[in-house]
Amino acid sequence: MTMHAQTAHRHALDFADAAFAHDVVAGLSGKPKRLSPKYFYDETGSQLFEQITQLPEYYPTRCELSILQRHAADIARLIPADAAMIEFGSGSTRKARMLLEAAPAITAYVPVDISSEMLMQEARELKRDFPRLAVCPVEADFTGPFRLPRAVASRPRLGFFPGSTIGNFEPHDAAAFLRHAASMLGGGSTLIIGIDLVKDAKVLNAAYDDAAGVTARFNLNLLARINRELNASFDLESFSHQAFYNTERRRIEMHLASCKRQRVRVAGRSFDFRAGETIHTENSYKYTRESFGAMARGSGWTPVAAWSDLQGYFSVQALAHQD
Ligand code: AVJ
Repeated sequence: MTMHAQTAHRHALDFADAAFAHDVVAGLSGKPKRLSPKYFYDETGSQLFEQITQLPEYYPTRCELSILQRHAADIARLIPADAAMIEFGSGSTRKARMLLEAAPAITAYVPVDISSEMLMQEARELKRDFPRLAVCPVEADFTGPFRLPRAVASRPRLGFFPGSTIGNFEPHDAAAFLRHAASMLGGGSTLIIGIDLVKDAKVLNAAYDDAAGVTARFNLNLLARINRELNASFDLESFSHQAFYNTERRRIEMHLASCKRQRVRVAGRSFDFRAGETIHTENSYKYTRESFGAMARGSGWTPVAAWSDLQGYFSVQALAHQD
């Protein structure tokens, strides 16, 4: 492609597309090749993830919901009167609703998400269902700094980060996120966070490589999205889903493995694959109470309470931040 054609093509893309194209080209140029899991969630990907949460093998969502159900009143006891709950990367408000129902002390709710459509839709429904609650959505990337709405200024703050989303961060970035949350929420705040626990590798492997093949479709959808949005030529039949627990690093790794030697075109460039070469698409870190507690303490937080499901698969933790 000439410089000219490339420039013209660039102009046709909007900002988000350009960032996506840049990240994909950079990731596929790396050794090993990798792609960010944040790109899984286009419309199809979000639907597939919803299906994953209902699979018999995928325990995290069920476990976290059961913990919130059973211990909502215990969590509510930690929440000061007239508090503002700030949710990092809200998506669906299903889990927030469980806290809101149990804790009338929460009088303001601030969901922070980059996808404004879902954010605004959910905010409207929450206002309808909790008429006395101030709902103040913020459209932002929750991993960076964002401006908190005025309603929050005078209220004590409660952060909410469920779903073990923190498991997608490299340990260094997870610690950085906790420090960021501490500085956003300020002294005296509490953070309620969901983390997935280290457990039998068989249970972990099954959760990320389900018998119905939904996780495989979720993983492969990333290539379909790249084909569609970045004019790429991935043959989905010649890549296969891999997921396994890496015991030393305490993480599930997901990869897409090339079944043969091949060349793929993406956004005007070519990428060569060896037979068996993989694209690393996701890490999902698992913690013990101790390993998470140590990280939290090193990042400005003190663990004050932790709740688990009966099998001990998942943990919801309350952390406190002093000035
Ligand atoms: C949304 C990051 C919590 O790591 O379990 C599920 C994503 N990937 N199955 C997880 C996911 C494959 C999920 N998180």
